[in-house]
Amino acid sequence: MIIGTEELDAREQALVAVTREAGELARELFSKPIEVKLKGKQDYITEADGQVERMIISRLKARFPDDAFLGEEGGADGKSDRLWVIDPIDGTANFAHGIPHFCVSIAFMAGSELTLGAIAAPMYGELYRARLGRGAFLNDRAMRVTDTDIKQAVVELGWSSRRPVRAYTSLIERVLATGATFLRAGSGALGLAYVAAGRTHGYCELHINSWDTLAGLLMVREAGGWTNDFLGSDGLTRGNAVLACAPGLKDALVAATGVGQANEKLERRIS
Ligand code: LIP
Repeated sequence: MIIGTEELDAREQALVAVTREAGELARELFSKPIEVKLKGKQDYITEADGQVERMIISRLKARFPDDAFLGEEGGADGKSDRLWVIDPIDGTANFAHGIPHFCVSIAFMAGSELTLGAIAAPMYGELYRARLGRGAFLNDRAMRVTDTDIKQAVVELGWSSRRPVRAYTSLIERVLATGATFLRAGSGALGLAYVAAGRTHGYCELHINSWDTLAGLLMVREAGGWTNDFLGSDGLTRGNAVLACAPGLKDALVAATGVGQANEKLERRIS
């Protein structure tokens, strides 16, 4: 790892404090009337997204002025192999419609290694966190994925207008054909955290962005789950398909979703 333990300890501490504070700001803004715009088909942005992102970056920059940032709203900022990847409000469509299923998601990469992740779901009083090699926690209790038979599995299938409707409806058909059931709740970050917490058994989306996924992906891996190589083929800046699940469901869900088939590279690196 290109970063020392003490340096990572300082960033982990800052990450948890800033994520919690950002969650509180998002909760406060959720209770106020807010301006909502569309930046694409069913792709919402509110003034809260920008406000929360600016707060997060200013806090982290004050502690780590030489680090780089990649935010959903502000884009890339700075050049460094110490990179923060930020989604100020994941589940913005829910937030915009008064649905409390949204979160703040922040990940940290040291070089090409995903090393830290935190997610705050303020309306549920939940703080998720993970560190490479140190496990994943929900409100400081260790998280473990739940394995099950595919016929009893609950798989969340994320959707956005970035992929054709037909691709999504046939994904649903293929997953239902395995005997599993599906849901869509509108926040990819929380969807991945729920897999890590063992509440659901898998999360798949045909295209999603790195700021939505990185913190959750680290949590699933640290909670004993399997994920595809999301960062492969420039997933950091272009996004990618994502599949994360309990290890016993990997073969069935890789076959049904078509995500992760060319995944040998990642597995070698993990094992
Ligand atoms: C959302 C993701 C969700 C995806 C939406 C959108 P946002 O992120 O969490 O999984 O289906 O299209 O990308 O825009 O709320 O940060």
